[in-house]
Amino acid sequence: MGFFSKGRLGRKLVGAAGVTAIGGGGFAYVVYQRRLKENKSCPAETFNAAQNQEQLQHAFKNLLAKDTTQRPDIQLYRYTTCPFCGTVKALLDIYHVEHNCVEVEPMFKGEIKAMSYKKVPQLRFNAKGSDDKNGTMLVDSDIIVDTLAPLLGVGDQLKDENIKQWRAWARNQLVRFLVLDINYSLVEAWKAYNYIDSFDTIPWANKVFLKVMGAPVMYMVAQKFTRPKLVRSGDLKEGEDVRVRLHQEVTKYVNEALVDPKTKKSRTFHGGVKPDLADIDAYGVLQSIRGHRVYDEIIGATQIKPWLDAMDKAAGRAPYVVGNASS
Ligand SMILES: N[C@@H](CCC(=O)N[C@@H](CS)C(=O)NCC(=O)O)C(=O)O
Repeated sequence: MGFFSKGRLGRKLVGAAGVTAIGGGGFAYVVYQRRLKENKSCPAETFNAAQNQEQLQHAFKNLLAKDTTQRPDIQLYRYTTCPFCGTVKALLDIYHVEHNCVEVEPMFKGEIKAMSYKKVPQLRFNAKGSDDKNGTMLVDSDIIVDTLAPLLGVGDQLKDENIKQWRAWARNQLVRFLVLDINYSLVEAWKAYNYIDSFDTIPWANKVFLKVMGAPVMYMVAQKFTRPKLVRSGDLKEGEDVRVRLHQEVTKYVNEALVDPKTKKSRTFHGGVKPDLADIDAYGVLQSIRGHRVYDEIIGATQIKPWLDAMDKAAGRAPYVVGNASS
């Protein structure tokens, strides 16, 4: 018999712990619902339409201007661990579009406080050298990729059915399996917030608050919303191991997307010798967990590493070293 089952004090402590857990869970649920409502209050399309379109078109026109002084200053507001932000970052990196990243603190989101749109990614375009806060914005990763792709010369890929299918896979199934694996248990959900410790811009009190509040919320979201979604879509059967299923999904990319359908030979990228938007979305989503246990386990359990290395190279990054979170 354990310590807590002994005597009155033990029973009281167990009772108190139970009430705290239920209360904590309830609180997390209320916080989550409030946040959902706030996040829905301004749709991306409405926010984008309210921007200064003339300024935005000017920035687009000069995105890759030969005279680099004419190019806009670009800032990507993101969470490092947001898979949708990862797709935008990957697109900018692969096409060598210069930009800075602004890490948004995920609890209070102070960096985007002034914005009526409450999610990340958000892309800000400033005239070169002008004040940070005066730029025009473009938000939502789908919209950002759809808008920038034609400017980068790959607009035709937006209509390619096979590319569309893999992009949808990356943004739905792959994202959901990653969320479930990262938030496998309450302890794992807590550990997923360790990345925040490396950002000096975020006060320590926020870091603590984030772990205490954010981890239970993310665990609850994963179990109550993400898991049932995967079960409903038939991607996860009751009782199946989430980790095994995640690795199977990644293997599906290796065996199907990275094989030429005509010659049946494996190819470096889905796009052939160059990454296409399918590669960019899949890679971008996976970068949200770079350095995490889940990333290393995917590399250990599948044949994805050569593609990851090739994508790193195309994105201008050094190849990832397993077990070295900072690589
Ligand atoms: N459809 C949006 C989804 C973006 C999204 O859901 N971002 C999450 C982070 S992964 C977010 O900002 N959630 C709001 C929050 O953290 O309050 C996109 O593709 O950009």
